[in-house]
Amino acid sequence: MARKSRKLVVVSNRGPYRHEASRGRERWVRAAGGLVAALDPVLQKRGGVWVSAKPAKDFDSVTVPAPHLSYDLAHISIKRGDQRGFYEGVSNAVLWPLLHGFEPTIQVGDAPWSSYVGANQAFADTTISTSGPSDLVWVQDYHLMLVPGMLRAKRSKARIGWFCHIPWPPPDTFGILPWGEEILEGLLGADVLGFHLPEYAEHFRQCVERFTPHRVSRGTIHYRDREVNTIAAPIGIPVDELQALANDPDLGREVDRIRELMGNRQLMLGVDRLDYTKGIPERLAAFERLLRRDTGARKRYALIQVMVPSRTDVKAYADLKEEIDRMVGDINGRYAETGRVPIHYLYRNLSQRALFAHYRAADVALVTPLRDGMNLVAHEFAAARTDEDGVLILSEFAGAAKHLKGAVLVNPYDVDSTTAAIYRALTMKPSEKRKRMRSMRAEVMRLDVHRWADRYLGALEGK
Ligand code: GDG
Repeated sequence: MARKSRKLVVVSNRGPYRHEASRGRERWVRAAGGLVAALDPVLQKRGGVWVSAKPAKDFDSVTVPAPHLSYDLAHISIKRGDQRGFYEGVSNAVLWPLLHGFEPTIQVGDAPWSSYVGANQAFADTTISTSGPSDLVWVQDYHLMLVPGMLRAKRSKARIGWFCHIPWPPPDTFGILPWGEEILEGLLGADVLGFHLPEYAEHFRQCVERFTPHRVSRGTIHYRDREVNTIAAPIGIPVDELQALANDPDLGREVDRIRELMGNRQLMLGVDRLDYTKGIPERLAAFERLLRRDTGARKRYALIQVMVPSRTDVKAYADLKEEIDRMVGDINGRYAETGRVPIHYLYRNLSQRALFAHYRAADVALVTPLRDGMNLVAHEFAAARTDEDGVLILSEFAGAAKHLKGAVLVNPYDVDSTTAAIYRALTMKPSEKRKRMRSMRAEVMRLDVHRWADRYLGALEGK
């Protein structure tokens, strides 16, 4: 007889949905980032509970029809005095740039570490009160790195996991952090620590060896009387759901409309949260170079850049927004003609349907982050292309580059070679495009998010 699986408790800073009701009107909003895109389908399928902070009224979300939720939502409250310090001061101003290796952007100076500790404690307390000792607790990402240790202090026998959605840097970079050892000790409260790539897991183990007294052998850390396993589990997308969307005949009409509106030029597409890790200015520079070098280019090519507002209260993000606005204005001012603008810049969220219509309308997708844990936009582009057309230009510094071998790989810092790659993609033979797209689609299907979750949870349950 099959063993009944244990209840799954997912813990993350942001929850999947926010419900708003005012003057008799209801609105459901779904968070736009990669973590929610990955975990919502997993919980929908398996059931359980999702513990998260009270959803803030931020921009980084999309209005959706009322979801049929097959799992519970539980919200924690962080002390008002801790919220800003935890989210902006430490998580986004220190840990995000640190783990991505953006050393000069790290604002360690007066970072309010005690707020991070306080907020993590609030998550741990609510998780304890909403779960039982035999549940599987799966903590997510860099906001909550002390939670596994805090849970372990109360539940010595529990099965606790943590997954890192972003890269993990080598010890020299991690060593910048004044609270590095505390963070490593916090994470070692877990039984299984998951990373997208073997190299991120390897960096983590090197940090444990350098900054803690615990012994590491192969993938295992010997932590007092327990063993902590580190595994590489590359994330994916909900393939069936997104294939159904891509195959919807109505989508075709929307695709034709986009192409027509763009004057039937060859289309390039960028889709990113506004973030300095995503390499948006470098990409715009490469597109500008294409327009500058080839006088006919402005008649033939156009770029649609969708940029989802994100972390607008952090200075580095506000500065980047200004830089991108200025670049788009400069390029359009220089190369536009009446009725024909080279860059269509959408600073907002699209519905998932509209997003997929854009993926289908594009000749080339530009996914050129300077550093990215995985990057699900790359997976989604391939999933959308049931027509086996379209070329993916992909940064070699995205985790996805280790898997999607059919992409044209670029070093996004090297603007000239990115321009050359764009040109190559725009002029690629249909047979080569098809061959590359087929290989990427096969890999995207293989990396299905449910398989990712099964593999991770299997390791956590000790199967
Ligand atoms: C982190 C890591 C890792 C974007 N614009 C719209 C929209 N999106 C959706 C995409 C995609 C998601 O947001 C973005 O996911 P990414 O993976 O590309 O990037 P991050 O948000 O930085 O995610 C990343 C991920 O976690 C998972 O582990 O892959 O490396 O940084 O699903 O579709 N969705 C809608 N409208 C938009 O305008 N509906």
